Amino acid sequence: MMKLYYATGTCALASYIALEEAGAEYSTVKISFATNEQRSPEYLAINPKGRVPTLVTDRGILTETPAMLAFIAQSFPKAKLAPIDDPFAFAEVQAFNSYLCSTVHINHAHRPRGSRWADDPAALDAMKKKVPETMAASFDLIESKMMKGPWVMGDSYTVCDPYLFTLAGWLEGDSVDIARFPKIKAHRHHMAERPAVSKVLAAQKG
Ligand SMILES: N[C@@H](CCC(=O)N[C@@H](CS)C(=O)NCC(=O)O)C(=O)O
Repeated sequence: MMKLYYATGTCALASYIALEEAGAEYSTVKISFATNEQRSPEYLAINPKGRVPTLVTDRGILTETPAMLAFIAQSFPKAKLAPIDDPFAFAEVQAFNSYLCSTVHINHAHRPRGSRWADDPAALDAMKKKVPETMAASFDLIESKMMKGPWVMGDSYTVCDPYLFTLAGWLEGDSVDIARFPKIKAHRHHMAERPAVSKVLAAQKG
């Protein structure tokens, strides 16, 4: 049985939804950012990066969303959450998820977590101001070039979809109007209709 450490409103939502879609047996532990629990000695002993998500498996501990999503998809092949038997198609899934992880997430982090990169208040302010522009540019690229539609990879739902759903959920807070991206906006509606998604969103609130 796997155990997911998550915090509400974070990228951990993607793995949470993927576990649910996979039909996995798992438990969850909510980490409180309000009390900085991700920096507590107890949590750092589990994930020394001090971030969520963390997935405890019977093989060991995994971090990094793209790795966790690939692991979930490969561990539950019947759920068909990725084209695991097709090296090129699987690499396309990894390329999409890597872009979300290494570019889009980092764009966003410059608003709430600018102190990772600078201490100077003017630099922090400049980083925050740039976020609407960098997030919009990334989502323009996803909308026009990367997302096949209706799901990210076309007709098949994959682990890319909960990840896109999660990061698209940050657009409003980053002052980007999702109406600019009709495919991504429709994707959010399709996602919200999935039982796994509503179940996880309700569980996160509880
Ligand atoms: N590359 C990691 C990023 C993990 C990450 O930065 N998570 C954020 C939440 S979205 C976090 O835990 N932040 C806590 C902090 O910075 O203290 C992944 O994709 O899983």
